[in-house]
Amino acid sequence: MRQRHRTLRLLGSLLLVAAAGVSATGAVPAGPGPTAIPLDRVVPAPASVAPGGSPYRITDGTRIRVDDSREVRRVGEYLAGILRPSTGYRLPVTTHGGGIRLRLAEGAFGAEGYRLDSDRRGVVITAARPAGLFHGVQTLRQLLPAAVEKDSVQPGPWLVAGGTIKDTPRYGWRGAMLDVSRHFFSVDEVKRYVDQLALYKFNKLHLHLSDDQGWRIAIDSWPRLATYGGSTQVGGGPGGYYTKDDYREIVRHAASRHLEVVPEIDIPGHTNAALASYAELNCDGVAPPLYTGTEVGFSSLCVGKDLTYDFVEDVIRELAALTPGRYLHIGGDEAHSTPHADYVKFMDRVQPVVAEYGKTVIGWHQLTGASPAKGALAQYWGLDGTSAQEKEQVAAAARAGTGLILSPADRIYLDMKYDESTPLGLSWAGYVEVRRSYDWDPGDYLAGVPESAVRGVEAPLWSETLRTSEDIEYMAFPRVAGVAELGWSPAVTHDWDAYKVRLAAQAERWEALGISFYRSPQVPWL
Ligand code: TNX
Repeated sequence: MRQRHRTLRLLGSLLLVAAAGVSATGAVPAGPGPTAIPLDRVVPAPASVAPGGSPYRITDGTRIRVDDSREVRRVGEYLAGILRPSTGYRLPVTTHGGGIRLRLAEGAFGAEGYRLDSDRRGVVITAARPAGLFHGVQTLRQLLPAAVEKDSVQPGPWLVAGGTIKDTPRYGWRGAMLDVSRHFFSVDEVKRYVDQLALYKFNKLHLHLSDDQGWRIAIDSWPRLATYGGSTQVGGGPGGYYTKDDYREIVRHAASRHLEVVPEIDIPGHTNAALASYAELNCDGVAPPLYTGTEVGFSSLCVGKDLTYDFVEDVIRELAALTPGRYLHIGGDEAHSTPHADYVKFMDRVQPVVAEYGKTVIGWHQLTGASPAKGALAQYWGLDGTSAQEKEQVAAAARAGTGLILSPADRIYLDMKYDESTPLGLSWAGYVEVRRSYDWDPGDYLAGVPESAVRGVEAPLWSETLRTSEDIEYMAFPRVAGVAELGWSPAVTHDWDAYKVRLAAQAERWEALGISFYRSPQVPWL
């Protein structure tokens, strides 16, 4: 079955190449000439691809036609923003004329799906929602030569292969997490990562906003959290924090790329920065010093103090007010210095507060050792070696209705080293080469979990060893593209040998975008 799928796709590609070479658009030179990128080169693999017909050529006369709707126009402007610098064309975004058309219509596209039709006359992307148009635009981007990503005028030609793509995601949760606590990342650095995630159709940006080493979000009712608790980071550097306006800017930018921001305040453990900022939060009333190391599991909020819950409520209230998204992540991992009974008590008291402020609880999977609230999601970060008992605890919660986000550490922790020579990252979950991070199925990953409980996948990037955008990119690329594919593409398209070829073709695009990446020996780079 898989073999047949591949053969058909190969045949399609050959036909396409032939079609592009002899196409009668006039503008395309005859003979061997330029060829269009095959429709099936896209990452993540689309649900269905039917190549055929002549390619469309973007020219100086091309318009980007949009519906008369603010949101559709915004997607059109975003596309124009990508195409104008490299093509040098005007590409007006208008409600008439043609060339590239973005339109909303009823149809079986789902909330994020789209259909892309391309022929000699133009490219039409159709979707039920603006998010679908946006994802369709990402597909269109990948069908154009990598040089389209550059910010100076390039020669072209700008051909889009003929045919039809019908596409809709496998999972509604396709997340990436960035730890801005261990090392702080500026608003611009976060926005840069968001732009990279958008290219692969991610739809959630989870920000790990607090940990032992730093509190990164301004909370008006507890100002020292940020001004003092955010004043350092791993290794003792200056740290930093987001003002509320900074944070709103991240949320706004992510929304413009159709990513929902999921804020995390990690409690009751991982709280040294908060405990250092306010002595009264400590059971003994004594503030510990700020922490710049990389140990985990030594701090805990004081579960027996009422003030702890005033604090937690204030933080949740202010964070919820900054969050248009549905979710609020309360961490809950590695609370090794919180006795289990206290942990359960704490979670029982805190989860309703999240609901009170209109948000849905997410916790790391240790939350399943307490009583997850109705509708809560648990984020699984175990590994092959996690005990059967712990896996069963998660599976039982899933059977009882807790949704799961899968982030297996020995698969998609992007901070794990690729191999023993990787200069950055950690290796507590082992080395994770590109194939290992791609080659698993979220649908049957955890035994005893009903498929409907799996909401999707998320790739965490912990930053104990990462300081710059270049560091982020080196650890994320190429693995993050595989996570995107696990979250988006139908299981039937999953095939390492085909994937690695599509992945290799992305490198040119990363180079054009200035993205640093790891040249894994497992991938046949061109
Ligand atoms: C485990 S994963 C942690 C983090 C570390 C990470 C490093 C999780 C919920 N906790 O505190 O940063 O490992 O890989």
